Amino acid sequence: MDYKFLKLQKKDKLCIVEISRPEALNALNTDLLKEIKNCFVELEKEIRVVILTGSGKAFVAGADIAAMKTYREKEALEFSELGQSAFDTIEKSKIVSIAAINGFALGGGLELALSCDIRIGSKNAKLGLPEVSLGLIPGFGGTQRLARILGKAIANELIFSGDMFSAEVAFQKGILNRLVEAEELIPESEKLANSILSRGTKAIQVAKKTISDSLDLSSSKGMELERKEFSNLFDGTESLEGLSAFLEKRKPNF
Ligand code: CO8
Repeated sequence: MDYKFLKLQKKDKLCIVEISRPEALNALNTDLLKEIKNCFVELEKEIRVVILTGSGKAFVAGADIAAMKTYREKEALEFSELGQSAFDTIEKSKIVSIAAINGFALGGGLELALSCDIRIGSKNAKLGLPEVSLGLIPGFGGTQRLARILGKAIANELIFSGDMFSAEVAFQKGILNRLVEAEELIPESEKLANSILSRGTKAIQVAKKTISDSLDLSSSKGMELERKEFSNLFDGTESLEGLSAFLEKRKPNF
């Protein structure tokens, strides 16, 4: 499939997806959100890890402010639904997503990164949820995901202030898993991707789903789900190879 705003670079089971809308610092309009959603649906058939990054000095500088200026309630609701649905697709995908944050990740851009499984930031990246400075609130899942990832107090502070903050601060707060020099961003992301790719395919997919599905459950229900998913893996396929390889002192052939 051809995309107008996405550049894909496939390397076996890994795909680097670069968002490229240079005239607006990769800001998210309706077409770009649809492309991101379709891209993850398509890639899920063949790809196991996606590194999502931006071209130029931005990861994504937010939702398209010029487009939003024309919206009233109906259009805003449709836009929010589309963004939430695109980012839910990423979050629920079997693909492991790594956001490689190369520059500005603001508003909807940070919300996009928050829907990814792992975030690696370049030291020159700038992040923030500046929606309140536009008289808005995050509308692509930011109020939900930020509070779940960081806790309510930090989400309150970042969303109410609307301030931009450095990658260093984002790392300290736990928004970023890793903080690297700009030139190390893609190599470090690929290193992590390759490590993930060397592990059991099904195990990673089940781990992702178990962690996500249990976040809204009580601890005891989460434990129940974990027991079920853990035991389901003893179905004589991937786990048999992994356990045998260890005992035979060889690398598993997943
Ligand atoms: N939307 C549209 N165009 C943008 C955006 C954006 N979010 N960000 C930058 N651009 C455009 C600029 O207008 C400019 O265009 P032009 O060259 O035609 O004037 C071009 O990109 C380059 O930008 P700057 O000249 O401003 O570049 P600087 O390096 O000086 O500044 C900044 C970079 C700091 C990133 C600055 O561009 C900026 O502050 N951008 C806006 C950031 C922002 O507020 N983002 C949040 C938007 S709101 C949001 O994301 C809500 C999500 C949920 C929506 C739910 C809806 C229902």
